[in-house]
Amino acid sequence: MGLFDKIKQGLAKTKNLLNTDIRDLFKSEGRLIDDAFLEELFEILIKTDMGVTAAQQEIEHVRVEFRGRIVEMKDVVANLTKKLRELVAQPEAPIRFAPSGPTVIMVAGVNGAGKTTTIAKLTKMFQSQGKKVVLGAADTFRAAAVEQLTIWAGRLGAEIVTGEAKSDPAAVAHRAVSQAIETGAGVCIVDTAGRLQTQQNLMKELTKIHSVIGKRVPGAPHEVLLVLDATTGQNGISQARSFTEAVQCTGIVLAKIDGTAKGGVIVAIRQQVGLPVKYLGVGEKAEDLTPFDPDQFVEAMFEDLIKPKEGKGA
Ligand SMILES: Nc1nc2c(ncn2[C@@H]2O[C@H](COP(=O)(O)OP(=O)(O)OP(=O)(O)O)[C@@H](O)[C@H]2O)c(=O)[nH]1
Ligand SMILES: [Mg+2]
Repeated sequence: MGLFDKIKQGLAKTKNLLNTDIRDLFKSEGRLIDDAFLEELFEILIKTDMGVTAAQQEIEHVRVEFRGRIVEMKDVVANLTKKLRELVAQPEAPIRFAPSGPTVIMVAGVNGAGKTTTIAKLTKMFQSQGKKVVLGAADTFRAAAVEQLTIWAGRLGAEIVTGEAKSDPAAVAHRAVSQAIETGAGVCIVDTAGRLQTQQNLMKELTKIHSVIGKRVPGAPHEVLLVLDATTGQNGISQARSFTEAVQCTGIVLAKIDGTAKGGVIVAIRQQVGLPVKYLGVGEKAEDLTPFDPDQFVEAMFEDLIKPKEGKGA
């Protein structure tokens, strides 16, 4: 499956709702762009969870160009997609690899966001690039968490470093990085326990893991990926602020985008969080990860309206 197919797979629910609703706004001869139309369009956009600010900017863009005229759907869609591209644009954000020695990636987020699964997906991706991966199971809080990562490691053929139950997660992270250095691994990925951004002691623990890694390898961790659960919509925005304060996140992985019709949350995140969206999680399997590409995202969101299905007309 190609990358664009994966983005489409992830956004299918959002696209189906959005495209059906927008199509319903138009008759074959077009529609008068008046306040009533703009209000209806606003309501539809808001349903995707893109946020009020972004939806207002989209509507404004349509108003300025078309107000008072009868316009065909394809022209409105072209206008919407143009603005949306601007709203989600971001500089390219590839993984920042270490100039030498292992690249250390720390993964953080609230409980159940999709961290461990994302690590499995990243492992598969790095392995496909010919890199050896060492995993650090620094979620020592739950025995099942270590077991889950161990199963993934076995399945993917990655090395894993674990610790005693309830032992210091920073110590496990330290040993994982050391093992990556000793065995010449290209990448070391450190899993952490889920925590709420309001749990001060646990946020401090995260800061400690970060600093222990940095003492072992100057400049590490090279990436701190914050995993957000797309199905919880805009909650992710406050999580991003708190986690970034504790561990200077370098990018976001938006997991479970396939499980929601609120894929527009990517727009809200891009608008309100000063971090690039690096990857989207589009399913539960190890291959269900795709780099986030803003243009492909916009195209996937409006796919049915840009390329109408046979027989349905434009
Ligand atoms: N549909 C879908 N499910 C996902 C995705 N990513 C993770 N999941 C599922 O979400 C659930 C939680 O995923 P985990 O990876 O265990 O989440 P976690 O953040 O490590 O959880 P804790 O360690 O308990 O904090 C699992 O059932 C995963 O299979 C995704 O991109 N799409
Ligand atoms: Mg986990």
